Amino acid sequence: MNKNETQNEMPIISQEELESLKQGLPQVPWIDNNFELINNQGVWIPESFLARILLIQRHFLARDSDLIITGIQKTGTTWLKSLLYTIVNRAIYPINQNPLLKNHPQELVYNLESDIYGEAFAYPRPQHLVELPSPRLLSTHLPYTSLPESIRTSNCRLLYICRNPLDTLTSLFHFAMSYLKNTNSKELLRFEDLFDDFCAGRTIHGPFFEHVITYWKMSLEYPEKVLFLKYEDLKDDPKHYLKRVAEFIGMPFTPFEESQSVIDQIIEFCSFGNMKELEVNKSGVINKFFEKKSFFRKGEVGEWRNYFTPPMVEKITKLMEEKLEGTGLSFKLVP
Ligand code: PAP
Repeated sequence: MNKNETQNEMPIISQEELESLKQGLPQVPWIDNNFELINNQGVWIPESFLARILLIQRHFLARDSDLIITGIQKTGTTWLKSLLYTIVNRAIYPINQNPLLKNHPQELVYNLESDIYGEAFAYPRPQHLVELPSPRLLSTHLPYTSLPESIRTSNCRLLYICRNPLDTLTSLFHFAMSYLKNTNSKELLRFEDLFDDFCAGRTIHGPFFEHVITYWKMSLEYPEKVLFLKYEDLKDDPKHYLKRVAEFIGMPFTPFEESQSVIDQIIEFCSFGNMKELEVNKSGVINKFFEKKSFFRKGEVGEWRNYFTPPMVEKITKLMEEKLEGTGLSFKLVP
């Protein structure tokens, strides 16, 4: 345990301070007026996230042993949670006793801004973070520039996952629709409006490309600190990338494990088909409004083709080329 981890009470931010911080921040309606997004230090966030992000930035203390999954929404963090949890705990739980059989991945790998510093109370609160054994498996959707100082300067490791923007947006559309249905919102969402917002950078923790490119650059500069993964690569060659993950976290698969097909078993157990069919992932909600099953929808590469019109494809392809130029980063759009 980090010796500074002595916090006993839930930290708070006064309403007064919040109101004064919000004043002057750019604000736009999002998903058909169901949400207000505010722009805090160049990043779009729902208004309600400002307090929790400040709390994380001011109070979260990383341990050198923390393993933190990062990625903007809908890029595959649930999948990576299942994989990471299973890899880290493989010596403790045989596959047929894996706690993922009884818990949604989000209940085993806590998201800082929703599960811990959010308002849902179903999960450990910040003061419980100190009780979690090492290595703590955590996640966050925050862009690199919004991470608390202690994540950036400690030796904790970040596993970043990204996904091609077209499938990310398609996935977000369905997730937002499911949320709107569960909150009985009258106004439903039009794909073309979400598309326009996304292209203009207005998406939670967006702009999308800045989120991805910053972590990409950090992974090139500090490969021991940031592992950069792509959803499409994981689909194409899961064995190769599971080995990369295991090596990155300092728990490489042994020749004996390889001979026992441990990697293949983990891939199969965490596969979309298997996870979606587990009873625990079929009903119930997470953080009040999010149906557990909405985290396992299609799990495909290229589903965007059912939603994007040719002009939309042209616009986002051009944007992608502009943003990625010179970065060495590219996305696979179809299987
Ligand atoms: P989050 O941002 O709310 O945490 P996240 O898990 O990052 O969501 O992304 C969800 C996407 O990952 C969904 O994609 P889809 O809407 O296009 O279907 C979900 O189906 C997909 N997904 C979840 N688990 C897996 C898995 N085991 N294998 C492949 N894809 C998965």
